[in-house]
Amino acid sequence: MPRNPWKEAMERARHFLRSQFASLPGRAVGREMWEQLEEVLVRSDVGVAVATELVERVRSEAMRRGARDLPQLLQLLREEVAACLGPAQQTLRLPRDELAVVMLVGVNGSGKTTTLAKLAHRLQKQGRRVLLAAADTFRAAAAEQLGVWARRLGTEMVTGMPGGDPAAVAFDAVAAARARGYHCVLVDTAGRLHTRHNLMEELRKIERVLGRAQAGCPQEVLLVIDATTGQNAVRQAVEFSRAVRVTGCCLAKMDGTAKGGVVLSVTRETGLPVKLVGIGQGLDDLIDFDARAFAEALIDTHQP
Ligand SMILES: Nc1nc2c(ncn2[C@@H]2O[C@H](COP(=O)(O)OP(=O)(O)OP(=O)(O)O)[C@@H](O)[C@H]2O)c(=O)[nH]1
Ligand SMILES: [Mg+2]
Repeated sequence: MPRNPWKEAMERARHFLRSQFASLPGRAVGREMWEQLEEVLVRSDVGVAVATELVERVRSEAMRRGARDLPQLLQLLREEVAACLGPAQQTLRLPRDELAVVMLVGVNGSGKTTTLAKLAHRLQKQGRRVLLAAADTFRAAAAEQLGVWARRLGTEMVTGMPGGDPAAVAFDAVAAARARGYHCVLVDTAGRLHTRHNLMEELRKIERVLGRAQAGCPQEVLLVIDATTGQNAVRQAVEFSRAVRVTGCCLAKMDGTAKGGVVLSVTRETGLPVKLVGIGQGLDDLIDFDARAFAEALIDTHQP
């Protein structure tokens, strides 16, 4: 059977929800059932507002279609989750006729550098020449880590002095890419708490300087969110979007989370699209977001 990356990656989240569904009153579709379903969704990090909305939709569809038992309700829930996430399903838009620049931002340890390497690998497979920019000058080990990826990917990296200005590294990388005929620059940034004002200002500066290096850059600013984070992910998305023009999210570590609901809260509460999903530590473990595949992998419709 061909490998279904969604089914594999969402195994933990699916099992968590399945065990939660087992506590629902199996055949008695009624008020108690709806309340409990809402609680289950909230426990899965869906967020109260979105959970209420989802249950309301499932409920009216259930009435309309005369759904009677739990498997039928779960099928409706699947459909509603997919519909709810439909608008959030978008892909990266990188130009082919000019230098494409992607900047990766996010809190400490969310998966930025790993996602950058995976993205570089994907772009290389499309025949693009990709230059890496180590604009994480905060930790000496950060450039080393990116350097290891650059060697594995067989490409170059532009770096600066430890503690140097990350915006200068970003600027140099764009200049180097143009001079050396690269198609893309991927800019790695230091992890930062979204609550630290000066660090968020630094990010804003990197973005501004990239625009000065070449008009219209960066075309994509990806917010990398650790899918195991829970409700704090929404706060992060809001704060990073205030500082820079976030064009979409990458939900990293989807394979590690038992609570897939975070996707719904982030997209519904911030309006940000999900452009990529990380499903492991390997170079090929990066997939495009697919609302339907996600819903099907998350919700097991069999009687728990
Ligand atoms: N299972 C799994 N692990 C991941 C995924 N993405 C990243 N990781 C792991 O998460 C850890 C942190 O990843 P990094 O890429 O270093 O995170 P970062 O955001 O660059 O971290 P800082 O630069 O310190 O802020 C590493 O151990 C990665 O291997 C993923 O999709 N799945
Ligand atoms: Mg990093």
